Amino acid sequence: MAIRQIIEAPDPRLKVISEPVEAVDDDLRQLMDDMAETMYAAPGIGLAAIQVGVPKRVLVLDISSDEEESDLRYFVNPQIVWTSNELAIYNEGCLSLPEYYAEVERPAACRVEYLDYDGNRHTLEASDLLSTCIQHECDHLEGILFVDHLSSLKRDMILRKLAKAKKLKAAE
Ligand code: GNR
Ligand code: NI
Repeated sequence: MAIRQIIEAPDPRLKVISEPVEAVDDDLRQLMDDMAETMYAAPGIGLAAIQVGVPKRVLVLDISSDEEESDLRYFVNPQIVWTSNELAIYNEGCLSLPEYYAEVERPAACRVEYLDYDGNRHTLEASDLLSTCIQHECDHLEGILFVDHLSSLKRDMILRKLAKAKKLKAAE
C-alpha cells in the first residue's frame, strides 16, 4: 500500500471525465488499497481515483466518526439511478480544494448501483452524509467539483485564492 499525492485545484486533470473500469482485478485492488490509505492519511471521508490522477470510475468512502468502527466502502463504476425530490444542505469540503468549505444543496437521498472490491454488484440506498458524499464523489467522475454548484462569484473567489496559494507555494 502507498499514499499517493492528491491533486489540488486548479488542475485540468480534475475536469477529466473518468473511464469505466473493465475488470475488477488485482491491479484495480492495488489502486483501491492506495486510495483508502491516501484518504485516511489526508484525512478525508471520501476519495475519487481522479484525485490521485487516475481517470477511472472508482471511489472509496468512510464516513464513520473517530468514535465509530471504520466503515470503508469501495465503489467501482457507480451509477446514481435515483435521487429524492427532497433536498439537503451540507457544508462540503474537498481534498482537492484544501481549506475551503461551502454549503451545497443536493438531493437528500439517492440510490446507487456499483461493483464492490470483489467485483460483486450491489444497490445501495443512501441518505444524509452518505448520500451527499456519494454524490460529491460521483461528481468527480464527471470532472465536477463542489464549487461548480455555487454561484460563479463564490466559485471564482475560491479558485482565485487557490491559484494564488499554489503560485506562492511554487515560488518558495
Ligand atoms: O473529506 C471530505 N469531506 C467532505 C465533507 C462534506 C461533503 C463531502 C466531503 S468529501 C471530502 C473528500 C473529497 O474531496 N472527496 O472527493
Ligand atoms: Ni472531493
